[in-house]
Amino acid sequence: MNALERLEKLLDKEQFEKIKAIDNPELHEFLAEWIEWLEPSKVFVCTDSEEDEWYVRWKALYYGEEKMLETPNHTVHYDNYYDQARDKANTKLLVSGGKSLPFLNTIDREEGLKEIRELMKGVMRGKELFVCFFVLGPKNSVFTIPAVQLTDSAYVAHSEFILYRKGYEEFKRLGRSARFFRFVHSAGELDERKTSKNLGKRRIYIDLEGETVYSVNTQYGGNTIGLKKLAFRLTIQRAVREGWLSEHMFLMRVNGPNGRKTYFTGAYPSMCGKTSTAMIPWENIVGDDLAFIVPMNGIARGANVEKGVFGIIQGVNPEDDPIIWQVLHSPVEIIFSNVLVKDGKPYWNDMGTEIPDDGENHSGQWWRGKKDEESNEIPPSHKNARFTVSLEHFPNVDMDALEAPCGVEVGGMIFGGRDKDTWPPVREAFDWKHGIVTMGAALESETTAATLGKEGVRAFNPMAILDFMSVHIGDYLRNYLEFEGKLRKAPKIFAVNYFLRNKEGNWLNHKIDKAVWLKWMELRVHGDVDAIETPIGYIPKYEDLARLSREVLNKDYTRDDYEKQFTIRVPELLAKIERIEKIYREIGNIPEELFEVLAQERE
Ligand code: SPV
Ligand code: MN
Repeated sequence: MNALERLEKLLDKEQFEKIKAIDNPELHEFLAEWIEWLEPSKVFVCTDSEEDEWYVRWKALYYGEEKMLETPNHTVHYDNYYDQARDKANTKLLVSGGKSLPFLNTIDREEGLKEIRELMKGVMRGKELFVCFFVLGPKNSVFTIPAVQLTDSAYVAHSEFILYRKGYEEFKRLGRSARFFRFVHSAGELDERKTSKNLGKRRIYIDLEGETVYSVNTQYGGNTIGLKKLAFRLTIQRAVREGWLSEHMFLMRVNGPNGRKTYFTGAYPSMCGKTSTAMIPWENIVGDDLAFIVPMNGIARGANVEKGVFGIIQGVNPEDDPIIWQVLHSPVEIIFSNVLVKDGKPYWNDMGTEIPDDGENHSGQWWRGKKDEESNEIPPSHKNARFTVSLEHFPNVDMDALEAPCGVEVGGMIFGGRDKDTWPPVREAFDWKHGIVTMGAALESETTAATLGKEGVRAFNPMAILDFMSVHIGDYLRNYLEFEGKLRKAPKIFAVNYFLRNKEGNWLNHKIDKAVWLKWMELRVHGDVDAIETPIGYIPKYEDLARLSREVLNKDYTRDDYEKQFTIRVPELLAKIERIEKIYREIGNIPEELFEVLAQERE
């Protein structure tokens, strides 16, 4: 029997017709094989229709993976208490021929496929399988990558409808020419709270060769939403092969003088200010997490891979994040995850308003003072609790840029980490190579609650992408360094650090000061202000920041603050160069230019 005939047996007529309408035997084969293997008791195929999307939303409620909140279109979803962040230990790249990659876990491809297949055999018995089609990047553009998602989690499918552009019609249009990604996910057995139960058998296996990702016994978005960080490992591989960039970056418009629009990308590790930067109210967001950057006619053009935000909710308050606050309080479609809910209202840590003393949260029934197994007090919401919402609902979204088939010209690229004592708040690289090496490749950041494990440890995190580095980092950096050669005009490179502290451990700046530094970067892209040349790049002059601070924040900025923030911390910087050089020496296969640039900086 060919695949279509097998599918005809497996699906009811209506669902089968939807699949048959896509002329792609490879897709049919993949679906037939996995539906037979997973043994769902029911299969639903999502087209791009409103009706199918409603079906998925409704099923998330019906199966109890989401609950309605008081505000219309708001729901809450809980993951297992121990399943609320990316699981690096159980995320593995499948590699052939004994190949290994620095930093990421790998497993022999055959062995990994065997293991994951065994874990997934019949895993959907008694469950409904959703077959969903989406695309990465704007539709029908050079950025577009089609993807098919199989999941038994209506929550995962629902999240994807919020976060990605629909792809069923795109699959039909592309037919046999679609080079598509595949994602197979099962939440596995669920407990009474409808959260994944068998966390000991949680696995996220990334098959680079087959451009397929398998994920089982987990629900947390970073482990399950195929098109997000799972696809990211696949797009990095494609980008390095094909000579473009697939990055862990926001994309935003910074508004310069006289209506000038300048687009920036920014790479920051999770929980280091990426989303909040992209959402500065008087600037315009295009994307907050993933960007593709492609050379077109000598210009670096960027696009958002997604169309929604899976953002961290902790600390979102009306003063610091007015836009997000406003969106979270409007009746648009939102999934809150791992927050506290009392009387149908969601609450989260540091929201700046009063939080009830009990309710349901990421730990089940919660009351103030409740402790976990390690005797730690459980906060109202998980530190990595999130909201999922489409960008179209943001009052400051740049919709034209979001859907532009050729993307937007990238004027500047920013790298930033969580660093208490080394980098100044903002600086500009001397040139592309200097920036890529000393800002991107040398990025370090303290670990956060976005991944399982200890927080606050300084960790090497080049381009904020280390968790996803599915190719050898030497090849990745070579691609970056060569990228400049494809451009007539390279974007300017900047580095930021929002997290400087003094000896007493107090922050050296306010959260919103980043808005001033952004304006300075915008001016620098166009050569509108001078800067001070230092051994580590150009830093702002006090006068410019003081003026911008008054203009942007209506705030005085003292010379004393400036000096504290912009002191060039020589011993710390030298120690950093040494750390970075050592890491790259040990890895091997690193472009020699990297060591040359580091050596120059040390001089
Ligand atoms: C991140 O952790 O970088 C995120 C959320 O953007 S996740 O989907 O978990 O990757
Ligand atoms: Mn991210």
